[in-house]
Amino acid sequence: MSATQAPPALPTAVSPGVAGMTPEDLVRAYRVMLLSRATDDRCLSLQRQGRIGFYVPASGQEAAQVGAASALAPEDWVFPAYRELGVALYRGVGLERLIDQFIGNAGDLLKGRQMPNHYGYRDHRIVVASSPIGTQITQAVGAALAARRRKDSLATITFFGDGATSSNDFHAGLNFAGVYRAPTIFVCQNNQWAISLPREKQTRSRTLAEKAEAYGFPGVVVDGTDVEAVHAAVADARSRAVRGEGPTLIEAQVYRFGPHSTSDDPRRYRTDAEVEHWKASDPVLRLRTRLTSLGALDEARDAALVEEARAAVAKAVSAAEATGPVDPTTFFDDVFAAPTPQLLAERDEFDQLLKDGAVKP
Ligand SMILES: Cc1ncc(C[n+]2csc(CCOP(=O)(O)OP(=O)(O)O)c2C)c(N)n1
Ligand SMILES: [Mg+2]
Repeated sequence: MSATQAPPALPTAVSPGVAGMTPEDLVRAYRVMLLSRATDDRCLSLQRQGRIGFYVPASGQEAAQVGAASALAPEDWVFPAYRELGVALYRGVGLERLIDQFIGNAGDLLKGRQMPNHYGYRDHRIVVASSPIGTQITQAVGAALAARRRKDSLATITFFGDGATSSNDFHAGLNFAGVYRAPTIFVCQNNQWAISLPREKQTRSRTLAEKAEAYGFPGVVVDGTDVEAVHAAVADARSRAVRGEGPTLIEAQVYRFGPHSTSDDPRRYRTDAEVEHWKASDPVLRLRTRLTSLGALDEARDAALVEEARAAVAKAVSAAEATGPVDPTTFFDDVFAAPTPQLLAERDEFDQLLKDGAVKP
């Protein structure tokens, strides 16, 4: 499929036997999607103002992320890439904790050592994202097999992009998962681009989902701008996984509205017309229309929810910016379980340089 064409008409009905989302579920999803969108808008401008160093936006992909997260159980483990803000927010990671990580301040659990957006929160069963494309795929399969050995009834889910389907780890992960029937849900968010490489140059396969067939398990294509369709597909995949029926590959067709990250200018490689074409399927607007037609939202309530999201982001940014920097002496922590004499000597030397004012925190 060319990136300039709309995705094919895809079923949005909930599969038989899988519970759909109630209007209350949809309102919850909508609030998280608004929060994700508002966070993107603010963080892109914070980066332009030099207040955070780097940012990876998720706009356009909110329904795929929130729809998937809404179909999981709290005990499931998530192995994300760097773009899954909607998943973190849906699983209850506090926005201030996320902004702490984007800034890399003293409130950042990772002590400012990871790139922004490469976060993880054990309390929410979200494993830290790594930058090398696809590495989370094999990790998710290994964790699923470990869970089965421990007789833990859970699934693992991993998120990756269209570009990641060309990685070694995609093949190794899906092959292992097929052979050992791992309880893993593979969610490929096909946002049509891998930085500047369009989907049609990524593979000759007609769809990404059909690659699952070669590994011996089902692959489905879903409209990733429809939160209910994604929820249904992931709920189906999860029940198969915990019943011992093995993995599923879900290709959620979406579009990345913003840049790949704050380090590229998408106007260099794609047209405004293409972006506008996909914005007609904006997942936030689609869900707004759906909620309105269900009688669960009117203009006044919608305006209040949009303002609630904006205010939550403003509050989290103010709080995170008021938090001090990471103590630089923590650089020496967590290197070895028991620090080596050399490391302790280096830390003492660094302490002295700080005290003498020879280096500034
Ligand atoms: C192994 C590896 N190769 C190349 C890169 C550089 N890189 C970072 S993101 C990216 C594109 C990934 O595209 P996709 O998988 O479609 O995910 P998206 O960013 O579109 O969500 C590339 C090539 C990398 N991080 N790791
Ligand atoms: Mg992509």
